[in-house]
Amino acid sequence: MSRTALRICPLCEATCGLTLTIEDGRVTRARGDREDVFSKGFICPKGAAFPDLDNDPDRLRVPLIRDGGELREAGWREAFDAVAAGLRPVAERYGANSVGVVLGNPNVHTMAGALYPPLLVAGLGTRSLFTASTVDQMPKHVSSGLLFGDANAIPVPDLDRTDHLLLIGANPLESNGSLCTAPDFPGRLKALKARGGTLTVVDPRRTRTARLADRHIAVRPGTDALLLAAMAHTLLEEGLADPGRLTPHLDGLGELRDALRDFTPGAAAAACDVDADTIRTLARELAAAPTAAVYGRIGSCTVPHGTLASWLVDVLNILTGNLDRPGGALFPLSATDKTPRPAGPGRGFALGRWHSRVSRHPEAKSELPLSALAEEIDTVTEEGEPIRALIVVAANPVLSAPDGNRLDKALGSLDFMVSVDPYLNETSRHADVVLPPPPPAQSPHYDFAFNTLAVRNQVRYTRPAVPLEPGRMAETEILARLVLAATGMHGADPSAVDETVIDQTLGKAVNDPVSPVHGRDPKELAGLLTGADGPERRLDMMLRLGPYGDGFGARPDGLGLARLLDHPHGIDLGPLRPRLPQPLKTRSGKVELLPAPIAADLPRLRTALGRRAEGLVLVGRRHLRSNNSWLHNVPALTGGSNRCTLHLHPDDAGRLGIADGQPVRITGAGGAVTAPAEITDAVRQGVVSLPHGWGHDRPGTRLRHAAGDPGVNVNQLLDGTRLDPLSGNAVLNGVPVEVAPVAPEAAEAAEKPGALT
Ligand SMILES: Nc1nc2c(c(=O)[nH]1)N[C@H]1C(S)=C(S)[C@@H](COP(=O)(O)OP(=O)(O)OC[C@H]3O[C@@H](n4cnc5c(=O)[nH]c(N)nc54)[C@H](O)[C@@H]3O)O[C@H]1N2
Ligand SMILES: Nc1nc2c(c(=O)[nH]1)N[C@H]1C(S)=C(S)[C@@H](COP(=O)(O)OP(=O)(O)OC[C@H]3O[C@@H](n4cnc5c(=O)[nH]c(N)nc54)[C@H](O)[C@@H]3O)O[C@H]1N2
Ligand code: SF4
Ligand SMILES: [Mo]
Repeated sequence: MSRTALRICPLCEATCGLTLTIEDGRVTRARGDREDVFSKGFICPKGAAFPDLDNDPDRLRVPLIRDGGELREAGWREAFDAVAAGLRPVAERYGANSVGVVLGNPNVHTMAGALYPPLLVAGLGTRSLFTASTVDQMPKHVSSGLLFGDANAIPVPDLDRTDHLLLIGANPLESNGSLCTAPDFPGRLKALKARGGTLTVVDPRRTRTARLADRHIAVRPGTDALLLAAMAHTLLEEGLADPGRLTPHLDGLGELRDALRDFTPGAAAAACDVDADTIRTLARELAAAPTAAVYGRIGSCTVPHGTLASWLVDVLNILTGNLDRPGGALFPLSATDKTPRPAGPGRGFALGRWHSRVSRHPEAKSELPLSALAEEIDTVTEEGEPIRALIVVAANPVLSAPDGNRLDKALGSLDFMVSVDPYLNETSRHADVVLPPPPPAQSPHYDFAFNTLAVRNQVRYTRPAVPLEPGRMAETEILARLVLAATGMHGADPSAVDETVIDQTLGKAVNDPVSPVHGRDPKELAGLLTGADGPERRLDMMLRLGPYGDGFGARPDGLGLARLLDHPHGIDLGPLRPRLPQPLKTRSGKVELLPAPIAADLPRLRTALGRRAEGLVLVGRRHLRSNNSWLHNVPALTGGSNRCTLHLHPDDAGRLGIADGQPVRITGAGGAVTAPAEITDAVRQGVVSLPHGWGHDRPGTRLRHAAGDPGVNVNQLLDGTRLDPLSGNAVLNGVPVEVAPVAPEAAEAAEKPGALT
């Protein structure tokens, strides 16, 4: 029997609505949901491959536990017994920080990942928290924290209304967008051009996005902060800075002008490889456009001056009056955001409240750099205990973080490790217990994170498209049980975790004068919650307390879970609206244009002015049919142009004597890898590009298709020491490397990654 069911796609930040065809309990087809209020039928090849991913025979079905050195299948009870027995003695004997937590990217794509990890970290009381954010967008959180007082207040370019988009280090035609949730990002860019708007792309590669642009600036990698500083300098010196209605909400405009004095276009040109006149033109165009938005992503974050570049993106939006106005960059207001408080001074954002044990990296947003995970495990100091036990949820840092070989070894030395992961891969192969979540069709979906980054306010929820197979456990329940096992409450009813959160949240809300439920009885409110299980009750609570919520009856036409379930294709909540000064939580209650940590980091940028890197530098790339390290096991998404090759410019290839397709050895500070050369002028001279997420040839994994074309781990070229100092973010782009041709026979014998230790 065949039927259809709706499911929001969890495979990238675009959050497209899918219509799944289900035959005999299996997903057999995925199409775009034309009635979806936000994605309106858009789908990409990854979404179309949802059935293959859901049905991948290599997905783990039952927990694995290590027994005599080998992983064997086990029941859920036995698995959680092993988790409690593995974690608690470590925490009790060596202290909370000896238990580390690693949270990977898919946590922002699952309901479980939004609802339980904060409880896990708080319950453990550990400061050893590492997430994908520090190989990604932590610089943006830090710049937002410093500018606006809230690390999660990230302005989003108003794609559908802007007249001018300056896109820096992002390739949404392949990535489908990031920190800017916009289903059919490509279509929205084409619409921008069709309505007479302009698109400028700054990228060392002539990407598909760059080819669509009116202007492509092939910047030298790692120098965007200089380029943006010189643009801001131009605006300030040429009298083009006009923050308009933002002016009363700004603090430090005069200081900003002084701080940027040295960053003239002439001084920045050589380092960026963009001539001074072009830099001035970019600034003037931005100022002249009726509305404009500057937007920076991976290429502007994962670089040595990532926080400064992220800050300057918003500085340019502010100086041109484009922050917080339609057509510019605005703060979304999502349905599960907290009730907006009246504007006024807040608590501000603190950085470096504690430091990592070995290299003394400052925390950011309560996280330590993922680059430092290996040393926090394998290095003994007098400062305290190393990490001896690790909880890894939806992360594959052996491939996604710098120096995978070192981390691989470090993971092998742990007293205990548990992975919540559907695959036995390069990271989870080290676990003593693997807890596999069900495939996505069997899981509910709500975008807690991406709705706060969406180009339109909207809300959608999809229940599991097919029921849990016998023997499966929902990931929400897995994580609730993990919280209990890790915090000494092993065996308690997992719904107690949700009920505790509900009691605490409602208890606070009724005492909050701003809340729509102020003064009411929390027990009565809890009794009003609907939902089939704990996670749904929590969603209902958040919606009802949120900015569009029914306030538990205070606003009868407001939102709640029941209303959302009545609208399976979602509810549109309208375009983004100006919100300042309400979102500001700085101590001054204003946008702090030149925060002290930024001012203190500017001298480092100044020293970069005169520099021109010698030799080749490496950048990454994403392929439309990829997703970081974990889609290479799906045949429909591999092959063709989705290959782990080194892109290099014809001139560089000629100089180095490299022929197309020839194996080349790439050497960086952390090691060397060998990959076939792909000669293309899509990458600028002096720059080579290798994608990340490859290197599927370690023993003890169960990724049969991926192992057939393993590729190499680009992050082995890094040694983990290159960080953006303010955010602790890894430098993944603009990394110096050496490239040399390899004779084909020698490539065969090239180093194999370390065996399982
Ligand atoms: N050189 C270089 N390195 C990079 C990047 C780069 O551009 N260049 N990009 C960085 C970025 S932006 C990111 S976000 C990181 C990503 O790096 P990670 O956070 O390590 O994420 P993934 O590589 O996507 O691996 C996700 C893991 O989650 C598992 N998984 C998939 N679905 C689920 C699920 O529903 N539940 C659970 N529990 N697990 C699931 C997968 O099997 C896999 O093990 O990589 C970073 N690394
Ligand atoms: N198909 C696909 N989609 C994905 C992912 C995926 O792996 N595959 N991953 C998802 C994740 S986790 C994320 S975070 C997003 C990322 O989304 P995007 O930020 O759009 O990611 P990329 O496609 O890596 O684009 C980064 C661009 O920056 C360029 N670049 C490198 N160094 C520099 C530099 O110094 N300056 C400038 N200006 N540009 C530079 C690169 O050439 C590249 O084109 O994509 C998400 N979507
Ligand atoms: S664009 Fe992203 S969310 Fe949309 S179908 Fe493709 S992978 Fe899924
Ligand atoms: Mo990411």
